Amino acid sequence: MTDEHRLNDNTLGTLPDSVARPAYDRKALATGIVHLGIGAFMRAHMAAATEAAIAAGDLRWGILGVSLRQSDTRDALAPQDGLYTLAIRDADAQGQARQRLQVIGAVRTLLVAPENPQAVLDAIAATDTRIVSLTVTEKGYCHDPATGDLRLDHPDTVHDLANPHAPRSAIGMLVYGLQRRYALGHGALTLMSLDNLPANGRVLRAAVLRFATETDPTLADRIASDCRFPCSMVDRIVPKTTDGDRAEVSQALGSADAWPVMGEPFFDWAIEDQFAADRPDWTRGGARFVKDAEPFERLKLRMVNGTHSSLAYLGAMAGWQTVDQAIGRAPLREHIEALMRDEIEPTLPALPGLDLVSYRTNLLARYANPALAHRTHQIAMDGSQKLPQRLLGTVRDRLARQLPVTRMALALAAWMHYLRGVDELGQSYRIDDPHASELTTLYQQTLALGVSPNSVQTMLGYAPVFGDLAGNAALTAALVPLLTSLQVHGVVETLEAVNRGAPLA
Ligand code: CS2
Repeated sequence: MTDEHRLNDNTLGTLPDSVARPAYDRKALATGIVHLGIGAFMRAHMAAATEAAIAAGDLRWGILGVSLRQSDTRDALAPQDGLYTLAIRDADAQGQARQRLQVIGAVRTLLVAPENPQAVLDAIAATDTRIVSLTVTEKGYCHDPATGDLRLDHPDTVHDLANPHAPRSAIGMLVYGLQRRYALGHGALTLMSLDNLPANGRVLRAAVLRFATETDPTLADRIASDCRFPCSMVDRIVPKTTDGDRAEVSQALGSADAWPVMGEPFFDWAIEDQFAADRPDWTRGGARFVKDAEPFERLKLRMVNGTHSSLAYLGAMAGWQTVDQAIGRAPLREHIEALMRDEIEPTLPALPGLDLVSYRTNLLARYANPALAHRTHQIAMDGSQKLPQRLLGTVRDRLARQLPVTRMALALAAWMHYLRGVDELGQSYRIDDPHASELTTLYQQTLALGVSPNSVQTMLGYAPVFGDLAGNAALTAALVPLLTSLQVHGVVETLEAVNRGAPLA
């Protein structure tokens, strides 16, 4: 398609009537939010809720999106005046895939941090900016996942402490941006993490203050007293956009959209109502403001992300490429349901009004959504960063109460098994994880020595992931037969044996 047929401000009026689009004056939009890490998730989640708040008449909340590494999002969206399509996908009563399209107008400007780090600091310092939000993934906090502390020896932290004018980590950008903001006499900010970390606001606060203390202790004191770091639970399944999605959405629009985002209809966002200045009314888009996000985060990280990762490692090893394909296999479905009901739910705090049985049923239906094609390998990435909050908290709680951990341990065993880099159909894949080389070496040693309490304890001794679980006898005893069974009999037979409660050979 030529540029006249590219989605942008000028072609908005030519879209089919069925496509929702901004009805407000985009030129009148101020930039109230700077977002670091403008990936698909944020564009299908926070930007959609912000769009609803803007559409309700509050034009203060346009978004400036920053890519921390690559220029691809900016390259796709700048020629589109920041516009992109959100395609909400599911199946109708007959099981036919369908989608609802909405063009989102909230993102006005895009920056690529490595091209112009100063522009990012200026945006954080700008007077209209009141909120800086982040989706930088777990590893973007440069922290130790087991302890939660900022790693001063992390290469990005080391770099940023030495390069105040050209930081490359989100934490460095925030601290130097705030330094500039205070120098200009502009007021405090709300810094809002939207990543899948427990107490994400507190993790962010601790990392920012640690970094600021290294830079200038008075700055750290000022940030601690002025800025707010609300915790939040975010939930929407957003698979990576494929070329097929681009073509399909562009066809439906009659205009080319170089980077639409796909999402499920489900949306949840529980955010603590603690803001340094004002904030959009995100309830217009389905968010809820809460006093304490912790019980919501725990529920979501353990039930959704914990089972998602379990399903992803088991499914990927069995050669099941997508989540709906995997959950469609009876032994896996039975296992995931029992994992929630028997091992995860008993560790959750009570939440007024929450019906766990419908939460579980609804989650299984979300996984079965045939229109998303969410890849198991996508979820499997960055396991070292994800396991602690998704699985190990539940494991710790159960071990402390001397409860069995068989189904939880199966997820850990499947993750280890995944480190072998080839699935049961003989397909090899790349292990995408910042700790990939140490972890695959450790796992190769286990394979060479044979699975035994000793070799499993060597894996559990990997402190950045397992922390104080190193040497845990009960966990080792649960892992040894599961890992052996996965290696010898494969995923399906192991699942069937666990489901029957049969001893594993
Ligand atoms: C997934 C999450 O990719 C992953 O690791 O588990 O992105 C998940 O889809 C979302 O957290 C759902 O809210």
